[in-house]
Amino acid sequence: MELWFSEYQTKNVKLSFRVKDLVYTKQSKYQYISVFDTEDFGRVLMLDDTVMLTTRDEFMYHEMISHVPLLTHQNASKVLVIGGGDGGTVREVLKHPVKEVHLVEIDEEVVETSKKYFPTISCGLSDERVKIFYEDGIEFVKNHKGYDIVIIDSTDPVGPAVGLFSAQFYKDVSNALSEDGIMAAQTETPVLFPELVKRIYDGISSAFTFTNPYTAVVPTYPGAFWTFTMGSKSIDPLSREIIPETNFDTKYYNPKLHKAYFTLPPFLEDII
Ligand code: AG3
Repeated sequence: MELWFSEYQTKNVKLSFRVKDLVYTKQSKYQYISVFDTEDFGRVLMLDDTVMLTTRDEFMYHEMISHVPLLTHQNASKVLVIGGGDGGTVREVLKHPVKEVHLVEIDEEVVETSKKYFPTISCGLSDERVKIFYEDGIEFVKNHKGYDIVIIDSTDPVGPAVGLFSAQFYKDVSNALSEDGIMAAQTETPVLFPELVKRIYDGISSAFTFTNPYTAVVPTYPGAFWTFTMGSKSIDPLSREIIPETNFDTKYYNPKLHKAYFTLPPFLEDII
């Protein structure tokens, strides 16, 4: 007997994994959590039948959402991660000499699931620099300030995450940042959802002085080609000298390409 898990990326396209072992499922207060092992992509975490990560390709996403803003800033000490309860982004942030990392995840069950079933991803969550808040990020940013970096590692803009893509939210994030603060957000795929990517871009650029999208290949996300967008209050990312830290181990992010990441393929330039 074969068991398959699928994500409907659109009404007409789905990505399916044959399940080697079903590891865990749970309906939390917010979403349906599933964990299963596959032959080709390792262990997979899905929320509401949407791929959050696979152990095979998660580094592509987590490294890019973290190192691009942190190395652009060059001097971050206080970092806020919104969403990202699996801990992959926090793990990458901790490779930098930061003093404090706040993780705001609405669903405690996601953190617990990751701690139990994804040790290589959740490993940073027990670091003494990390503090976890089980709250709604939309409210949290309204009353917590002084971050050098805010990273928005959200699900897609459906359900409770819709507000994490609004222009008002990006303004609140900007206010939660210090004077030279930088935000990086996951901003979906231009391959399948160009209008969405454009709308998100416009929201971010209404809240920041500098708005710089960049991209990465993420094979298990819709379109396999993903965007992130950096919003910066006063640092111009393109006029920055990028000095990588020592002991800095990455598999996708390459400091030699740092500035080139902001050079977009023409089809994406046409969209935004
Ligand atoms: N954040 C989810 C990115 C969106 C994926 N979308 C999709 N599969 N339709 C990733 C969480 C990992 N920390």
